[in-house]
Amino acid sequence: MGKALDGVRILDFTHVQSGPTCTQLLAWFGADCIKVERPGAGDVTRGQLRDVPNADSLYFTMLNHNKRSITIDAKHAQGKELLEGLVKACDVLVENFGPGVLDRMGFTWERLQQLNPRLIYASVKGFGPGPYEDCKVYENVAQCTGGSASTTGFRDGPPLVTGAQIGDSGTGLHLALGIVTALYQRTVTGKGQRVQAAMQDGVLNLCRVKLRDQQRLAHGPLKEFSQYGEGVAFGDATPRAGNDSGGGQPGWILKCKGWETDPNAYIYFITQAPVWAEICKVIGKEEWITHPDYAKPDARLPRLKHIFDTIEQWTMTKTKFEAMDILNKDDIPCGPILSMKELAEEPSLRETGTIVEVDHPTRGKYLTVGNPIKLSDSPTDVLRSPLLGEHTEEILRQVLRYDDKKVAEIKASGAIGGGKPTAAAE
Ligand code: CAO
Repeated sequence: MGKALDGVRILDFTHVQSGPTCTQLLAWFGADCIKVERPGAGDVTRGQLRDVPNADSLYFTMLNHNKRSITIDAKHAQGKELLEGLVKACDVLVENFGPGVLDRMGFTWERLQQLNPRLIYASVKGFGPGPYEDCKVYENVAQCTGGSASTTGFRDGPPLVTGAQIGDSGTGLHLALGIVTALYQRTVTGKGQRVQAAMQDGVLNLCRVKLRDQQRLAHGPLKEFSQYGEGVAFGDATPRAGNDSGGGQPGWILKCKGWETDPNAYIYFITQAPVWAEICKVIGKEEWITHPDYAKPDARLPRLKHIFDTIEQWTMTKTKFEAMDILNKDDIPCGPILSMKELAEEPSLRETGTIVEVDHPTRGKYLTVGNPIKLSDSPTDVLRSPLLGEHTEEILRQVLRYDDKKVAEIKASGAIGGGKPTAAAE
């Protein structure tokens, strides 16, 4: 079966996480993704957080499947010439260098348009235009500057970053959507365009409910926050919500059987209004079904802590999976806290390709996430990440149509660092 992006060629000038997330997705959808790396070193993540000596790290492999790797010294005159050839041969250039890096290499947007007017030029930066546009940014900086950290954690604790990589992978996702949208518009206009996704903007987009709450504060306390029921006054900014659901149906994380020794023996429990009677029956509080303090959602809001403490007395008598089974029979929304170990071992996620096992020539078998977006007519086959420079010669010959003489000339120039697959440098 063909792939949705068959025929689309990407010049992948990305590194670390945000950009590679984007190009890996496009590669999973069938784009030919040519990753340009610095000779002898490559993407810095090849050597970061290594678990197997002299093998590409999981950090790198899990973000660079289905790509080809070419090594080019972008600061070398002949390296620039190669890059110009690739710009002409590609549909999309994706990069997430620090601000101004690509311009310093000589590839301004104006120059790129001269080289290839159909090129889509897509970038991730930490910030959009404004006071911080020249700043370098990593994941947690984006979480802090995009509104996530100030609204995550407990009221009496410091701001908290989350394990979900909303700054890097989140912005990579935003950028991928921008790219396919620009490709679609190009089918009508015949022209490329710039696509920019700032990590601060991406995080804020994902935190929009917190901006909603910021504005609701002007009209009174946020009654669905447990601090309301606890009589704690609100300040002038959206507070940290602990495990409050943040939506119209209150929820909280509750202990389950074994919580004393298992850090993940918990369940997320939502007191959804339509199933309130079922909740009361399950926990043995049938009197709450009609009691004026509990019968209606508004009456429950000031009592959320007491309600969840009471439900927890029941959840603590069940394992998280037993509780899930019982509650689901009554359509009560809930979810066990699943550890990475449990997810890695979950057979249904293997069956759907959400988690896949990949074999790699230098590191052996490992687990990775597959494509979370499933297309019925464009299945994803997860292929191992390339070794550094593994496809350098192949790309010179196949994409740039260089003959033996030209390849030898380029090799001798030092612009591609020898062109032989190498283990990544530390
Ligand atoms: N050949 C020659 N030089 C190369 C090269 C190649 N193939 N590839 C990269 N380089 C050079 C660049 O030219 C640049 O050199 P100059 O600074 O002299 O122009 C340098 O390597 C890379 O610069 P950088 O600023 O991108 O890299 P860094 O490690 O200093 O910073 C990061 C990393 C992520 C903070 C920065 O790239 C950034 O802010 N990116 C945008 C935001 C982003 O995506 N952040 C998320 C990263 S994932 O957590």
